[in-house]
Amino acid sequence: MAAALRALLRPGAAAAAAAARRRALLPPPPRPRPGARACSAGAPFQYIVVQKKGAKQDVGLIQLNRPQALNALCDGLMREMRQALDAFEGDPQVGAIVITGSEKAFAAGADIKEMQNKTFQQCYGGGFLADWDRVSTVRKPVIAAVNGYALGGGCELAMMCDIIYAGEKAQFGQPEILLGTIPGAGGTQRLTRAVGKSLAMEMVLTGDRISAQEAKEAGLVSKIFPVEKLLEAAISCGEKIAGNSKLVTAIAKESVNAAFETTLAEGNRTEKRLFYATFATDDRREGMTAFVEKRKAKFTDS
Ligand code: CO8
Repeated sequence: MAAALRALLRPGAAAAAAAARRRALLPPPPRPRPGARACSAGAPFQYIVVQKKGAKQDVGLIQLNRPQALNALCDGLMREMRQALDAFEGDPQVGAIVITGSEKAFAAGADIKEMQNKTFQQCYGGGFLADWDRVSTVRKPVIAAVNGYALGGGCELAMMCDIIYAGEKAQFGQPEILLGTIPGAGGTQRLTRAVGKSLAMEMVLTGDRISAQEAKEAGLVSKIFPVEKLLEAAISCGEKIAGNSKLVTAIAKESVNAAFETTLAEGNRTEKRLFYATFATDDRREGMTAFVEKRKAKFTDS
């Protein structure tokens, strides 16, 4: 396990983690916000299980582990998620990240019991659920492996990821309307971009869920697998991604994401600049040279 990750799990490894981050090609993770609780030394995470997977240990796995609440996304869980993402982002060995839950639930939403008595002042003034933003700012590719319920914030968490793989019994929904509220972590925005206005409106306004098959037909998920094969498939996709240049992969992710944030003309300009930028990398030269020499490219992430 890389130093950055070990630092979260045992004392005295902070210096090694900093060194590992310096060695990493991607920029270091953001500094912890003041007041943010670090994971206690030696103690594992409380709400998630964090491992490295794949033959080369190059896929970071974050498994939500709050089964009694169907992986409801309480503040503590999302804080741990941010810490784990920071660690994987700073770990040069890791080239892709998989987020998954249990067979019954990817996540049944934000924690309703935690939200029940919140006031507007506490939400707005306290930056309620601010840790969620980290999922969509990670530069390494993130794959959601969704079995069971992905509801409310759970569906939003999946949609913050770059690729969604679903188990054949997965169910996606934005049922916030039934609780007298609306999605708050991108549900009205990402769902609409993914499945179009009519289906997004129907889901958000009725709270009805869609099946894995419907989600695939609508373009929300890219592939469906038998329940027990899902995680293996997601890790295997992560390994495939991690086997490419990590530097160029981050550039490719940035370019695809531009499609959601700008006009077509501006997006194409961004893509062209990033494409040219790959010509400043060793990996672009190596990739093309390897093709010409009929051998497998040896990327150095530089
Ligand atoms: N929050 C807290 N606890 C939950 C949640 C949740 N979202 N979902 C389930 N649980 C708990 C239940 O309360 C129950 O606990 P207990 O045993 O103590 O009573 C346990 O998990 C098991 O749940 P059920 O008994 O209800 O299990 P069922 O199999 O009967 O039903 C369902 C499963 C259909 C998933 C059902 O639990 C359900 O409808 N859950 C709520 C789904 C929902 O409404 N999600 C949206 C929440 S709101 C939201 O996500 C807003 C996101 C805003 C993000 C903003 C970021 C800035």
